[in-house]
Amino acid sequence: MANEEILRKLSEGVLEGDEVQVKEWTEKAIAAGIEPLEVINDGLTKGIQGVGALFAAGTYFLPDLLLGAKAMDAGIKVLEPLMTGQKREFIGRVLMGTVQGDLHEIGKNIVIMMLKTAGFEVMDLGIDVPARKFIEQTRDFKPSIIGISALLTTTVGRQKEIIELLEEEGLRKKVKVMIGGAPINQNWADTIGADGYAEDASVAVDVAKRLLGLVG
Ligand code: B12
Repeated sequence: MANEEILRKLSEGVLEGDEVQVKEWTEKAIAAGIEPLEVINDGLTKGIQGVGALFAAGTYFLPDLLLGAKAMDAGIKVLEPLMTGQKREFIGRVLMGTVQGDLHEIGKNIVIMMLKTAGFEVMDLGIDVPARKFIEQTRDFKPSIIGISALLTTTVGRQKEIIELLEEEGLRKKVKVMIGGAPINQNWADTIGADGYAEDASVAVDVAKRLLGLVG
């Protein structure tokens, strides 16, 4: 079967919220030699974007979003060990989390997976993380970069709040701040004084390396 067909099956599986189909087709994609990143970008993510579009159009409801997310996760679970398997020297330390009031984690988790694959040590604070928690862990974990995810227009303001709190606590100069999430753009990053923004996980790795001066 052609790779495009496999990727289409994957995206359909996520769209239909079918965990079993997604797990099976992810395994088939790997067996067919498709790169994990291609499976994510051209298969799974296309599916979940379709779910989002149907939700926005009023065709899908909250349970459909949840099913789509679970199906996507079933595919990610197959890919994760393949992507983060190799142990090596860490090239930098990143603290990641989704802001308070926001339960979206799929994108954040993909970014974490890609950062780990690139050799970063990552602490995941999870979802719905209060600004204070980012501050506490900046003190304890001593990351070089903080990554903040937000997927809702109602929660993006929390990214600004975290940066302000870092300033107040005298920590801002010690860390670089990288932000992301579907509603985020470079303009917002500039407005709130973030050091970096990335529209997807691959770019996030490039941005993280650039922030640490590892690439030009
Ligand atoms: C799955 C999903 C859910 C799931 C999340 C499950 C989970 N475990 O994560 C559930 C069901 C929980 C959910 C709930 C809700 N959701 Co929702 N959800 C989605 C959906 C369909 C997909 C999100 C996703 O995973 N995308 C795939 C990943 C790969 O993309 P991504 O998240 O953008 O991440 C990439 C980049 O943004 C970037 N990135 C992400 N984070 C970071 C961080 C850093 C540091 C960097 C550098 C980069 C980066 O890299 C990632 C990988 O490439 C989106 C639609 C969409 N198109 O985004 C709606 C969407 C985000 N949800 C929406 C809404 C409205 C809701 C609810 C309010 C619905 C409701 N009525 O209750 C609730 C809110 C719950 C809450 N408090 O958070 C709206 C938001 C509208 C808005 N403008 O704010 C959207 C856009 C749907 C829509 N079209 O209306 N949702």
